[in-house]
Amino acid sequence: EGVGVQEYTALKLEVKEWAAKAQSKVDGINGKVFFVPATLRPETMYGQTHCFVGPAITYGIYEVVKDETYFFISERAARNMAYQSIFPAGWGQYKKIASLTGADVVGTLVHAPLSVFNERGGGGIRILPMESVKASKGTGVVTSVPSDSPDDYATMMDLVKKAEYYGIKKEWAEVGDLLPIIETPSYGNLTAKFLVEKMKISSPKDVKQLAEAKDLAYKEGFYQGKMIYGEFAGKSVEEAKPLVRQQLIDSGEAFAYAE
Ligand code: A2H
Repeated sequence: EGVGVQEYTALKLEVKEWAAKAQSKVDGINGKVFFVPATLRPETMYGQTHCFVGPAITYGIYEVVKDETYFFISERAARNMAYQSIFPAGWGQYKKIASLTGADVVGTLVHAPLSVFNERGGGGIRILPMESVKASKGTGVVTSVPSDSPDDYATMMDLVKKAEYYGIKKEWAEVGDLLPIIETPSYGNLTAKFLVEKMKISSPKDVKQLAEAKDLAYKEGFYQGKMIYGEFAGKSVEEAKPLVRQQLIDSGEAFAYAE
């Protein structure tokens, strides 16, 4: 953050079924709509269990190709993408066709590229609320990998525990056993779960400890981690990261996004 450019992988999660609250706002859209989270950990995408939005954030649905492809992202991300040749409309041009809040889309079912949890969730994973999503970063959409991201793990546990408070179905948050993707010498093969439990982090509001856990998880995963799942099993995380990223880009399921 601050100086320098962050190179994200922007992933395309196709909408399979809209939440009831979103339905009236998306009526009349022909073509595919994708939720587009920005991630720094493409090598973990096998373990996506949910996709998070900020419930109070306003998002738009932006036209990529008329009657074919649309992106659900923040206005800020749409503006940035318009200067990265991501929308074909022309330099700096983008078109919003609908406006929704994060709360409107909670419960929507999306298909997440590479994730083993699509099968477990009846063809997709759920859009759920995360209070700590920043409108000012990435696309405002965050894909959740609770095996390797302490923030994602703590949020998921809180959603399960307080499903009623969050106005969600408990079974949307509960996914059963997590998928071990990366083995590390210090934290085992479910790094985020290990750190959250070891540091006794009990809620997504433990921001200071979560920041520390995130730092430890990221460093250990990147420098010491070895892939134990997927096509690149056996390779180091450092080697596998660009390979998974390129595979997702080549298959049309992701693209490069910088800010
Ligand atoms: B990462 P940086 Cl497995 N608000 O993806 C809050 N968090 C956001 C966000 C936003 N608007 N946009 C992206 N992010 C998250 C995977 C992951 C991530 C794992 C482990 C660590 C990790 C699955 N979630 O990030 O501030 C996204 O979560 C820890 C660095 O630009 C994205 O990558 O450095 C990361 O934060 C981008 O954070």
